[in-house]
Amino acid sequence: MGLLLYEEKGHVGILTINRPEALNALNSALIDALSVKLDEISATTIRCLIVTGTGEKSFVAGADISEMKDMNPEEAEAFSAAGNVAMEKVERLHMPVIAAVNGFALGGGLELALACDIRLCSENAMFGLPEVGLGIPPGYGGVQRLARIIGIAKAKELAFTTDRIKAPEALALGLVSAVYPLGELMDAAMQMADKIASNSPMGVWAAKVVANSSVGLPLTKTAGLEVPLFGECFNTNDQKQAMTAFLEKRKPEPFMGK
Ligand code: DAK
Repeated sequence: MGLLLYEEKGHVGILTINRPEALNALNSALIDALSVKLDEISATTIRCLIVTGTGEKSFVAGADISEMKDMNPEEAEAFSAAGNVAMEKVERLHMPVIAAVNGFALGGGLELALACDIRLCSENAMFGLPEVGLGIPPGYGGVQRLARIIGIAKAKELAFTTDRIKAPEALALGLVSAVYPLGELMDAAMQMADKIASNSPMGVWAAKVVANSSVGLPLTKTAGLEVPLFGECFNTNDQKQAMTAFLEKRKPEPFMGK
């Protein structure tokens, strides 16, 4: 079995980090494989991607500590650069990405979940940034992305203390959108993914681009970001037939992404 598993169900892709012997910790082979796989996924026509981890205990327990331990500064930089590239690829995929967090999401694992668009988790999920307890800072954009989602004070607190939070607190903080019993998590993620996939791909893509390009910037800088994307949608049959269907008081035809 490879370090990554991938399957497609209808318009939805499911990418599983598969290194259960190390609680799916990210070593450089896994990060390289992830980067290649994300390029392949970006060339597909799937409309939503779910990212999860193998097993019932861990989403991703962070970057691989046994591999990092003896790295020299140059190797550490290369490891960190490769990881950052992979996280950015996740964030920039043209389709929404749902993290189905099925256990530990620590360090680089939390950072991977944060690079996804939406997070759902199981009741046994646990989130944290243990890096400063290992002599390093969170490095895959974790503090920056976490601060944008839960606020800078709480993000700093979690990064500085290394405290772990459980699913209910993650829900209260808005870090995850919903919590499910472990056995129901993938069905719930699939249900949400199918719902997203049933909408117009161009509309969903445009909404993702606007959200990602505007976050953290003042409205004075981003007002009107939607204008060209909005215009582009009017080149699609999806827009024409969906608006016609509304006016004819019927359901739209399935969206074709054209
Ligand atoms: N790395 C390597 N192996 C890991 C691992 C990890 N992060 N997490 C778990 N494992 C391995 C354990 O060593 C153990 O292996 P064996 O002993 O069986 O060979 C196996 O997985 C099962 O783990 P445990 O026996 O420890 O299982 P427990 O249920 O007792 O504990 C745990 C689960 C998740 C609480 C515990 O394993 C744990 O604390 N793991 C480490 C979590 C952690 O500290 N993660 C953060 C890693 S640091 C940067 C970029 C990225 C990063 C930093 C900078 N730059 C760009 C600057 C990211 C850093 C990190 O993610």
